[in-house]
Amino acid sequence: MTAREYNFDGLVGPSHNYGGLSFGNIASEVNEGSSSNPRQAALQGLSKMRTLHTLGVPQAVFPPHMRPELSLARRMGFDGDDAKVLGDLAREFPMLLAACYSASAMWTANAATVSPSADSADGRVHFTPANLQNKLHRSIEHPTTRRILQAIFRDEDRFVVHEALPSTAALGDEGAANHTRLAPEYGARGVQLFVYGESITRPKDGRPKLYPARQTMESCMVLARLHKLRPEQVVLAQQAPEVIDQGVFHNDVISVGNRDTFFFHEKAFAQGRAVVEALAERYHAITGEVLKRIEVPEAAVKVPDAVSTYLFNSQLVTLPDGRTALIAPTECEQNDAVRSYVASLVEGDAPIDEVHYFDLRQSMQGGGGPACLRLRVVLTEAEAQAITPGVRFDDALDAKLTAWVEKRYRDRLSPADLADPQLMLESQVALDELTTLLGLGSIYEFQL
Ligand code: SUG
Repeated sequence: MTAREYNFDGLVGPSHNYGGLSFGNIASEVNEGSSSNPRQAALQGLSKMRTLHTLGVPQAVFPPHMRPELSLARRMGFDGDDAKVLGDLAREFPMLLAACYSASAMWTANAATVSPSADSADGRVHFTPANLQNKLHRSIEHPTTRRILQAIFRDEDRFVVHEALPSTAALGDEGAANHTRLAPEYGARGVQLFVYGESITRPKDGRPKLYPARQTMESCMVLARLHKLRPEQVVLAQQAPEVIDQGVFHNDVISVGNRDTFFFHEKAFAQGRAVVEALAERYHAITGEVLKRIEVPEAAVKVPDAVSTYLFNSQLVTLPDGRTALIAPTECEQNDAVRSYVASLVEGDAPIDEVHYFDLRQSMQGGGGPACLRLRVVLTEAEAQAITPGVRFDDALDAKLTAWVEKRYRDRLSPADLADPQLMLESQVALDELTTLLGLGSIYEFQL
């Protein structure tokens, strides 16, 4: 069956800001309280979508969540009208105000784990919104994420949108950022790699000392079962605790795969090379083909450089002529070691044929690179026909979204602005218009 991979990119919302909310994510910590530019952030994201669309890679849009999510504060005893809640939060609990206003839903690699129909025993595409329970500001995302997924993937004969796993540390789930699917063709049976930071039932396997491990082995096992994957198509691997402690808070900060190619850092996994060997064996057993591996040695790119440049948070995409492109952040181009390493891959016989660098600075400052900004969904032609059409990215939608961002988004936001009730109203007006632009119906809960 022929199938293609769609990138659903998170559209940056009108109150994009830097709350310093993600302990363990170095960019988030460093940029706490800096001013942001929501308009530029959204336009940078649209520019990446436009280029991928122009390159012939299927592209779609995932809408932002409404912020602030004041129900979070109301559950903690902040009452009165919205303006009073905002004022009280700013005075008494600025961190909770920032959590209510978090921009983090833009990183749609954490929206859900997705398994294509070719791998699932019931022949449907499975989605499980990630519970993101490790961070307060992200734990509020999954109900809206689920509504959005249901609005896009409505056809229950083809798609199933599960509930998020129970929000508890034992089942910490961060979505597609810790999940890689490998297959010779998108529509063929493949192998799904699930990566976790710690196991609750096997604590002796080790865990990071400084930063949290956000995903557990147990959640990976549950996801594989929920998605009706055949056990022989599933590989579980532990990320090295040492790299989590160096700022690798998701596996897509230290590895990325596409189709028959796996690009990873030598320090990525707790069991080292044995993990990738086991993955390649399984890949061969399922597909009859050889997994192409690009192992990046520490001598070429040090882990801190991988973290600061987000080399592995690049997208690996297949172009219409079958060639592979690396979609990398400009931070990689600005780092001598990383730039020359990438050039050696493209010029040599590695299975990466070209590189495109993107300025995504507004997103990078919150710790999200090109790959964080997109949720990959493999769809057959019939499945692609069944999605809500308004989210497909084309020249007409591009023009509408660009004009909408230019009209509705501020170009500067500082932490003090979050207490301004006007910002909330502006955001509601903007998102109300967006649901019409995307033809999604009522995905938000506010009333204008
Ligand atoms: O969960 N940052 C996100 C970044 C997510 C990146 N995604 C992937 N690697 N796929 C996080 O740490 C920062 C929010 C703030 O500080 O305002 C934040 O949530």
